[in-house]
Amino acid sequence: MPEPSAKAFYVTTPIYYVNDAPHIGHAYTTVVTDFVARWHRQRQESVWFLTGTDEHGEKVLRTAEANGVDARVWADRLVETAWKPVLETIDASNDDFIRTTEPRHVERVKEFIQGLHDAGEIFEGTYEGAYCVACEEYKQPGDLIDGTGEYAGQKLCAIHGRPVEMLAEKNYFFRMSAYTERLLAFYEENPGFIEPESARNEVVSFVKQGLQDLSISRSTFDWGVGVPWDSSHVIYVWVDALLNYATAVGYGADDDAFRGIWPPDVQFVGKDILRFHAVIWPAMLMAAGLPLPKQVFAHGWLLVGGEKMSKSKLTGIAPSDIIDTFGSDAFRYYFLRAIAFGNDGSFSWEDIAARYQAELANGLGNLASRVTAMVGKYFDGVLPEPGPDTDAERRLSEVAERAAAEADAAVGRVAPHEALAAVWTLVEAANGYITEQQPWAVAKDESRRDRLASILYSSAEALRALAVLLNAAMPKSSAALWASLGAEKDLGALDEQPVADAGRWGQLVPGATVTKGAALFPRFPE
Ligand code: ME8
Repeated sequence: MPEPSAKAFYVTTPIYYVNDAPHIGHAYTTVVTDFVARWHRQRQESVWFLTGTDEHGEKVLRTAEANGVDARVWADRLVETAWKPVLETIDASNDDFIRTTEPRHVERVKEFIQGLHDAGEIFEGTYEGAYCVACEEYKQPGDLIDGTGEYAGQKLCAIHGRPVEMLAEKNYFFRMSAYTERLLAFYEENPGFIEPESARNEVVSFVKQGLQDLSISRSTFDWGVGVPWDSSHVIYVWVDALLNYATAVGYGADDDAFRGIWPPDVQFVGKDILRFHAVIWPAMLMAAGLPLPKQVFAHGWLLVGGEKMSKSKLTGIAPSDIIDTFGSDAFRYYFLRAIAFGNDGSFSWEDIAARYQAELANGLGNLASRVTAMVGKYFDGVLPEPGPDTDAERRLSEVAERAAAEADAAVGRVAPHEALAAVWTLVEAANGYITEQQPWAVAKDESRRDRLASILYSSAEALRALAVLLNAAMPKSSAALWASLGAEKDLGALDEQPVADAGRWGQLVPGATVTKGAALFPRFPE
């Protein structure tokens, strides 16, 4: 964990339900979070990146039962065979992985709830109303739609299109209604707390209607964290789950570690779970007297055929389906670049194939292979000493400097698509520079060796800046590029290269060994 003195940049994904294996919607959130975490590390900040799994509750319990196994056995199986492996598949650099069934979580959740109880924040009552097991959410009448066809006469969850269940249970409640005004004041004072703006507006108008008290326990099943003062109840799965962000970083167990990380800087969530994170979660933290997260960022849905992709609708695609063909870097690049972060986005095989071919194979990949090949051919693989710069080199270096600054600003706005678009101005400028300067023609004239050296040195400099700026999005190809430039010997490890310095021209040291490695993005046959 980071030194207690320097508060880490703390970034989280939701913790995913283990009722099923991950699809690209889940991977999307994790890739974006990973990109932001890696970028901040390259800003030389200390970073803490947390992800994990949400294992209690009725939804997971029912899935386990349907598969004829104990819920714990089921959760272990899914975590080990599906959720942890997918992090490797997509190259996630998480610092920790929390499971809500771990004692480090369960014990602290009990203490947290006991604390609220002792503080008079919890009372006993009866919940009567609708519940959607797929959302694990108590529904208000306004959240429901009328069923048709096989569901005629029933009320359906508007998100899942499946019937809700009517509950009538004695429950414990959290006095959330008492937090309506405090939350509204908090949103007002912290306009960046909920992003994007449309998400903030939605939450503010929801809270303005006045909050209801929240039922925080269930008594009809026992797959959950026991309520400390009443063993016939388990804690509502969302209250249990939200606390992972605190328990995983030492809340109640290691005060120094906790202070060094808390509060979260950015919490990424899909828009389906925004209210839990932007309403219930801050109200719980206020009740416990803990500092609130700085930002909750809601992104859109991946759509397939115009609908939210989901396993239950058979539109779920496993990350490996795509990665087996295109590789993990292209997978990451595609989702970061093709979807305006915050909006819904449609996945299509045609789209990823087209971007792969145009931007990765013909754009970046071709640039890397022709520059390294020419250093091999004309200078025996030794990076030459450049001659005097001309306007063309100055222009290229300015593009690099601007790309680095714009990409960094875009990451600050959590706009990965804009960050990559900014970096791509350099890919295009470098390809354009080579086409214009025609090193292959210059090479025919022995008296222009100096000029040839300048062109290839500058092209290699563009590749150096690209390796640094693309490392967060495409770590494997960037590492390969760094290795082919022989940069590590003089400049150190790629991960240590500050993004702020990426655009500073002239860092590669002449004499470095340049090699043409395997194609970064092999072209598919047309
Ligand atoms: O909600 N498009 O877990 P979950 C984009 N356990 N993102 C998607 C997506 C799609 N089609 N489908 C899923 C839960 N996601 C709770 C969270 S947090 C304390 C508890 C992503 O397994 C998106 O980030 O249903 C969404 O919020 C998350 O997966 C929900 O995963």
